[in-house]
Amino acid sequence: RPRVLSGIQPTADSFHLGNYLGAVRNWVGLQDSHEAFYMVVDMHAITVDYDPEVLRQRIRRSAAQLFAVGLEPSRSTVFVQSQVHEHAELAWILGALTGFGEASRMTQFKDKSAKHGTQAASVGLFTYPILQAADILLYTPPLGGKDFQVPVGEDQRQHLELTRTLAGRFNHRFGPTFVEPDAHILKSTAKIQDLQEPERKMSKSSSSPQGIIDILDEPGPLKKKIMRAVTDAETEIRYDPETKPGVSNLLTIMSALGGEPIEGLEGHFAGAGYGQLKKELAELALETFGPIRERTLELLADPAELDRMLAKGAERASEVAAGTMDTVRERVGYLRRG
Ligand code: AQP
Repeated sequence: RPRVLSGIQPTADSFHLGNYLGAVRNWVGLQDSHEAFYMVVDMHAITVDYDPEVLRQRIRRSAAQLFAVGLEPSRSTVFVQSQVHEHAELAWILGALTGFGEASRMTQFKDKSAKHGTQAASVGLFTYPILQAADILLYTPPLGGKDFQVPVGEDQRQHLELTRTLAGRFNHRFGPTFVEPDAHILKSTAKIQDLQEPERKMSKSSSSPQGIIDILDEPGPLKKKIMRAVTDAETEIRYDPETKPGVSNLLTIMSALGGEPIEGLEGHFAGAGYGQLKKELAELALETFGPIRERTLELLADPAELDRMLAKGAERASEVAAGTMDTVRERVGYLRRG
């Protein structure tokens, strides 16, 4: 089976709708057709200010949500990045192959460091895409044309390009080792927008609480956020992201959650007001996220069992990662411990 791999940061108490539709939901669908590796990338989460106890809780919460949306330990390897130490080791080697200028071109670093200025940003935030390349390439399938997919949202496209570049550079310099991964970006849900500022992406770090739908939101607040989503001065329910970003975002979300194509929704809502669209969307969101929320809370009620599930995932991931690193150490010229 071809391999698939992706990760999510434990930087919030809940995944948001963008994480869910743009990434995590697609992971579930790929776990049978692919040999799947999905991780909670806690090493990335420490590149910005954080509290250690909150981080530990969020790692468990993230893992619980991954299991609750439908990833199953028997079908996917679900694990925590820091429990597999090869990630840090390969990142160092890839860092030695990355140009400073090349790393400086990453737009996510520019965006994320803009708030406090690049001088205040950590070096870890700067080298984040290199660690991400290591996260992916450790799980390279054996060479020989096997398909290697990384399902992510649009914001990760540039990082995936860097990963491909580094894989190619390593192969060229040290001999064929890595399969270059393909970004698997589903166009329709690649960029879910903020409910209050629909020209910007929904984001953990920059959206206001009213702009972001968390999949673990309680029913009351969830409904309220949707009912208060920004629309426009017209009344027509029509998909036109340029002039009607708010309404178009709601249609995108509704289509993705319910499976009805956007044209079908435009027909369904012909003559109806924005209130009707929001009401039906809120119902659909409650139906979708209610069971996920319940399952997440059940899993969190038994942290020891959750930790055991993650330990099994880390064990399986470590086997693959250790195999890759044996080859890599040999190729780069390290001396084997006698
Ligand atoms: N708005 C979005 N629409 C579609 N996909 C999205 N993703 C994030 N936002 C959207 C995808 O979710 C996956 C996991 O994200 P992450 O937590 O690893 O990283 P992120 O991109 O940092 O998430 P946020 O919410 O955007 O956090 P901030 O604002 O802190 O950066 C990724 O596949 C991502 O593409």
